[in-house]
Amino acid sequence: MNSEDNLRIKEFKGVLEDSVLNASQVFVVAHDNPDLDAIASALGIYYIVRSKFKKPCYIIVNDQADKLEPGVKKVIDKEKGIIPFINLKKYLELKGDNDLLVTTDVNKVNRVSVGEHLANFNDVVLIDHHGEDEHTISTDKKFITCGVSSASEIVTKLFGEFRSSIEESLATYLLA
Ligand SMILES: [Mn+2]
Repeated sequence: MNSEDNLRIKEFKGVLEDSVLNASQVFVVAHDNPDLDAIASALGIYYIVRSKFKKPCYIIVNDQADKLEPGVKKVIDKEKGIIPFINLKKYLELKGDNDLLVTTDVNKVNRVSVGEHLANFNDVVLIDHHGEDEHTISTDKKFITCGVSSASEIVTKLFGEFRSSIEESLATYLLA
């Protein structure tokens, strides 16, 4: 991450913090057909929200279990006893009127794994390493840089900013 990104992420930490504090519950989502970077970065945000803010938090994965990439399926199977991975059907049961959506490894309307439900969220924060274009979700709360190789790298930086300690299993995913 270059020095400009290092400065920007300090500011972004405050943006994310305010959004989480103002929300009743937080949903984290990546893109359809998630890869390990998508899942690891979503897990990282989940841990920050839970450990620093104690807010209810869920990770939305709407792909069918048998269609998931084997490595991704393994991580979800290992963590699902502790971490609430939910599909969109479950999301609809849980949704409230003050929900925050945090996207990781995705910033496009047509790629984010919440489909038409994007409009339900009254606050959206984007974290991504893919460039923006006309399909980028409209919000001024975002940390997007193409100067890193993964979304996990951004989330690892955020851990440092929040002074969160990274659990060993999560560290393995983030570095994968
Ligand atoms: Mn990805």
